[in-house]
Amino acid sequence: MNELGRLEDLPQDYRDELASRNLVPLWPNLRAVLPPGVPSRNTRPIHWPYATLRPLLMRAGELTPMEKAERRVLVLANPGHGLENMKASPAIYLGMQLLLPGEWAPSHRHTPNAVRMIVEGRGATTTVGGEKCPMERGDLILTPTGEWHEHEHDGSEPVVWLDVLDLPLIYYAEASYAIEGQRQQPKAGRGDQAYARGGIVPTPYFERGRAAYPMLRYPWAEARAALLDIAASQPDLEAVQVTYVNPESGRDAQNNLGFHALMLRPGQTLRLPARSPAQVFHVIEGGVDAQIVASRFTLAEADTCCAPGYEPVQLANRSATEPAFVFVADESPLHRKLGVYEVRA
Ligand code: 1HN
Repeated sequence: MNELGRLEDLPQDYRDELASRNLVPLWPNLRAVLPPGVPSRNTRPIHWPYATLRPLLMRAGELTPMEKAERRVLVLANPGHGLENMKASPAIYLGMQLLLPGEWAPSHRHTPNAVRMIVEGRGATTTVGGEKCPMERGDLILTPTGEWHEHEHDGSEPVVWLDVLDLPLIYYAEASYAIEGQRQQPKAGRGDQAYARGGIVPTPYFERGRAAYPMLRYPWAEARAALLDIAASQPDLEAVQVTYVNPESGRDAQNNLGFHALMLRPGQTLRLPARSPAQVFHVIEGGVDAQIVASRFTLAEADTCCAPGYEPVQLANRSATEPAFVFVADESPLHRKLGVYEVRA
C-alpha cells in the first residue's frame, strides 16, 4: 500500500480554513479507519478474578445503601476502551451486581438489552414484564429492550449476578434512555415452564405463541444437563456447546449479543478459531486456563475475562477428572446483522 499524504503536508492556512468550515481531508485518516487486513481493536484481553472483585462488591454493600445506588454494581471495564466508558468490548457492558437480603431494586425499563448470569446466593427474584423469575446459580435471565424489570430478595445471603448489556452499542447510537416505574404486579405463567422441553412448544387452539420474548429464564440445570447429554452421546465432538435461543423462532435469544454455554471435557484443551466478534467468558463451574493473544489467564469459578475479535482463543480445563462449564457472551448477532461476521481458520 502506498503512503498517503499527511495533514502536516498541507499549508496551515488551508487546514485552518477546512476546520473553520467543518471539513476534514480524508486521505490523512484513511489508513486509520481502514487498516490493511485486520481491524484495529481497543479491546484488550482482561481478567476479572472474582476473589478480588467480591470483597469490593461486598464493601459497596456497606458503603452505599440501595436508595443511593438504584443498582449496586461494579462495572468490569476494559482499560483499552477507557475505564469511564464502561465497555468490556465495543458492544458489551459487564457489571457485577449485589442485592442484599430484604433489598429491592426498583422497577424501570430502558432501551438497552440486558441479561443476568447468576453467580452466587439464593432467594432473589427478578420480575421482567410481570414474570417473576427465580435467580439461581448459572441461570440466564433476559431483560429485553423496553421490558419493565425490578429485583427483590427475600433470602438470607447476598445474591450476586453478572449483568451483560448491549449498552455501549445503544449509547453509541444515541438511543439509550430509561423510564422509572411502579412495582409490577406479577402475572401467572412462566416461560421457563411453558418451554421447559426442547423440540415442543405450547400451541393453545393450535396457534403458535406471538410473544417476542416467550422465554425469559433459562435454568442452568437444563443447559448443564443438555451439555452433559451432548458430550456423552458424541464422544468425538470437540466443541460441546449450546446457544441460548428464542424457542419460538429458533433465533438468538436477544437482538445484538449472543449467549452460549460451553462444556470442556475433563482434561480438554479447546482451540476456538479467530472470529470477528469480541467475546466474554465467565466460568460457571470448574477451573479454566485461557490463552488470549499474549495473555494467559488462570480462571477460577465465577471469574470473567474478555477477548478482542479476530483472535483465536484457547481454553483448557484444569481438571483431569471433572468437566468445566463456561458461559460465553459475544457480539455475533450484531456482526451477522452488519454483514461483517467472519471466521478465520
Ligand atoms: C440496569 O438496568 C441494571 O436493571 C443493571 O439491574 C445494570 C447498567 C446500565 C444500565 C442499566 C438492572 C445496568 C442497567
